[in-house]
Amino acid sequence: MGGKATRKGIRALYAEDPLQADWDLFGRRSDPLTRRGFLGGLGTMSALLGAEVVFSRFMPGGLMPVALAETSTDFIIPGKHPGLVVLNDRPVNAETPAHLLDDRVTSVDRLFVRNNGLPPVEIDPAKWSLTIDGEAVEESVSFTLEELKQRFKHYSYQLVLECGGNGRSEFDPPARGNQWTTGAVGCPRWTGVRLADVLRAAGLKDNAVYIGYYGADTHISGNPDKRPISRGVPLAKAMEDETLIAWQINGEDLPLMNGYPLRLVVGGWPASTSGKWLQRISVRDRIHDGSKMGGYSYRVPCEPVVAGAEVAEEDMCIIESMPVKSLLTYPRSGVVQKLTDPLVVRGHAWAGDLAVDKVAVSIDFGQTWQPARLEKPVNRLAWQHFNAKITFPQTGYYEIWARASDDTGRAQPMVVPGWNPKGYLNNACHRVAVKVV
Ligand SMILES: Nc1nc2c(c(=O)[nH]1)N[C@H]1C(S)=C(S)[C@@H](COP(=O)(O)O)O[C@H]1N2
Ligand SMILES: [Mo]
Repeated sequence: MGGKATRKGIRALYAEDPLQADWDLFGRRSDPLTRRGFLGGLGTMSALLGAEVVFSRFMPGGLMPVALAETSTDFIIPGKHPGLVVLNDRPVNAETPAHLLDDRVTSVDRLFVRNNGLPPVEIDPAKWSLTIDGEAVEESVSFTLEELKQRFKHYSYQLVLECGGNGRSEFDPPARGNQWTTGAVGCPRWTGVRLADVLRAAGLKDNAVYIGYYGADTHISGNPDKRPISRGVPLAKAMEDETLIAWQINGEDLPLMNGYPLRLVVGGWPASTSGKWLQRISVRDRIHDGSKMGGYSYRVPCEPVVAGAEVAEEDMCIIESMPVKSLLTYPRSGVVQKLTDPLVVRGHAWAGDLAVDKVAVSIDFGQTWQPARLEKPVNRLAWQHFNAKITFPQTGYYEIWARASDDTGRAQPMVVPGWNPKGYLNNACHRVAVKVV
């Protein structure tokens, strides 16, 4: 199966090329997944199995629990599609192959997982609460999950969630971190309350400029004083109608790995701003200074730099709205197509805070472009479906390329754009291989 081959391919890369390896938060190489060994901690293992490992004290180090090992794919996250490609098991990171993102609304089991630390293990939703505090609120307030649901109006929006590092694997020189290809993106329908309504209930002071979130996950080092991540957005983005505190995806509870029981969803911005396992939001009188707000995390050089350049921290700027991008979700790369049959290709396009204005496809390496039919988004910040009917002039190997433009006229680059130290914001055109016979 293609999925399995990909998985093996990734493993082989990890084994042979240290630059392709994943790295932990301290910049140390962490070992990849192997069939033999489960390298995550007990907490991760239990979370994945959905149950405590009763005799864990007798488990040989590095043993893969048979529930996880006894599958045709090497590693499956419970509740997730077996086709997801696991890039790292500690912390858990898994991406979705493009052809599995074909649906207009991404299903729960196909939504990627990106963890910076270890998810909380025991969650009692009856005891969960959300606190709003910070220098710039009138008064700190806490709401239980139930109060939040009772007190504020519910809204549902389809919102794009895309990791800032999606596409990182293509940067050269390589950037450390999860080697995402194209699959750290999805667009499910989220349900929750507006962050703006909750912040207004707490009362905003005049000095409010930014919000920062705090989640219940813990640092991979086990150090309780360290947070895996605590990011945020400027107040204006926080107050947008579509910025939600959500408890549902497509009408179901959030899966544990995607932030159960409560998370932020900030559509169009790097998904690192969409805090999972949400317990606290601070309204700040300055740019939030939580974990992964500074240094090289989720920041890119303010001015373009040559590939491989050393960039001083003070020359790095926080990523805000994500750039225009598209993904071909049908056909799956590598298909064989009959010359006599027209091929209807399709996919989705999105553009951060903006709308997508047009999508074009090419079968001749960008020499000529054919406009695709592009749908309007179901709501602001949702991705937009496109399709195009293609006929091939003769048998042979083709690449279908898709290129989207946003409503300010900016288009996706053909090649990997602006190199940056951590490999963010690769919005190069997606390519799919077709053999016509
Ligand atoms: N509490 C918490 N929130 C978090 C993270 C995390 O590790 N911990 N990861 C962030 C990053 S970098 C991304 S890309 C998204 C991924 O969301 P998902 O795992 O639901 O796809 O969650 C964001 N929110
Ligand atoms: Mo991310």
